[in-house]
Amino acid sequence: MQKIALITGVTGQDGSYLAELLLSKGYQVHGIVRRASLFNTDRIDHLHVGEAPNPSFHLHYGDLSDAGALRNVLDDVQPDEVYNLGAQSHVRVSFDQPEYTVDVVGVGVIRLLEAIRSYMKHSGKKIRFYQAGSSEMFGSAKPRQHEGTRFEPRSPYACAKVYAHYQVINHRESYGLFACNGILFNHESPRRGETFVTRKITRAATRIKVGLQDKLFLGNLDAKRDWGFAGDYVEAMWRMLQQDQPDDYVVATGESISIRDFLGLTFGRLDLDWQKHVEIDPRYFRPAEVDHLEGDPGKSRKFLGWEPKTDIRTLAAMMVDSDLRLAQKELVLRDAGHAEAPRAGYR
Ligand code: NDP
Ligand code: GDR
Repeated sequence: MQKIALITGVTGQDGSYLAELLLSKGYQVHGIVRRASLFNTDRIDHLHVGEAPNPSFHLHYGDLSDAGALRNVLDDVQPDEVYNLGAQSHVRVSFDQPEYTVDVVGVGVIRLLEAIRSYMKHSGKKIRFYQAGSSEMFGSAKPRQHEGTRFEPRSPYACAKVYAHYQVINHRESYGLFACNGILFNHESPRRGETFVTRKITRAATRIKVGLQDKLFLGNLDAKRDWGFAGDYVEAMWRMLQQDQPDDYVVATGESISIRDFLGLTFGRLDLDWQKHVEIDPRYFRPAEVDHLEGDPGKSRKFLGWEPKTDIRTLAAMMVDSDLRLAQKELVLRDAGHAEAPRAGYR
């Protein structure tokens, strides 16, 4: 029997890699897309449009703020596995939009869990559930953080993820739902949103290299993060739902570097000196900062047999090389007299 998966946040970085992974394993994959005034499916268009759309890939309109729509999609899709990746996922933005962030990231999870509970009760079918938890939940807790480390969240986003984490455990313990929290440390890729710091840096460095811009404005360069490759991390999500028992797992590389070091790696690959191009803009500082996240992936390694395959140097090179191709295309367009694509992400 072909397994059926439902992914919220399918249009995001992780959603696109997870959809590809599940399709490669023979799943029928359904994704929830929210309505937008512009196209928001760039990362998954290769799966559902063009000459050879994948017949096992389907999209549905829905939103984590709309309980009725979630319940209806469950009825239509009848999934075996649900992966909840949808979120207002930008930490800095969560300070500007705290109530909205908590509604989608926190309350959205209880809407989805209750929709699943109602669906299982009426259909008699069992669903396995994955929740995209975050290392941000650890906040100011000292590294290396592991599954037993106390949460000390430092943003509305992180507080909402902590709330969601415990709602998932509560559904597991109260109703016997097969539900797992993945506590994932930062993971990046050429598909990373352009307002997150790694991609912001690789986009700017490569555009500086080809002469399309000269300056890059950043906030705190001293924060340290444990950065892995998103393509590796979606494999861990899937493995969690294939175990005999549901549990919670940290997914990380176990190594961390600062933003400053990441600048050195990326600009260095392009033979550029980042100090000549980077300026500090206090707009990018956060009301409360998370200084140092470095995860202990021991439990994932032991019980999921999961290992990160991509180290930070390889990841930085992958992102720089991909963005250099993009910058070169933009240069050709500009030289051909076409307007230069605007590169002014607000955050
Ligand atoms: P992205 O920001 O790239 O994608 C977020 C996805 O959520 C998008 O598809 C977005 O849709 C969708 N979304 C936003 N608001 C809603 C809503 N109200 N209802 C339904 N869907 C919504 O995030 P990532 O792919 O990087 O992350 C995936 C998940 O993992 C998120 O929950 C994030 O918080 C969490 N996480 C991410 C980590 C990382 O380092 N990447 C680390 C730890 C956790 P649209 O495309 O229309 O904006
Ligand atoms: P993070 O990622 O907050 O860890 O959340 P982000 O890339 O936004 O910030 C990482 C660190 O870089 C510092 N920084 C800047 N950040 C941004 N975005 N823009 C800047 O100009 C800038 N300058 C310095 C930040 O202060 C911070 O210390 C990501 C998201 O994917 C979350 O959804 C996820 O849960 C966590 O990773 C784990």
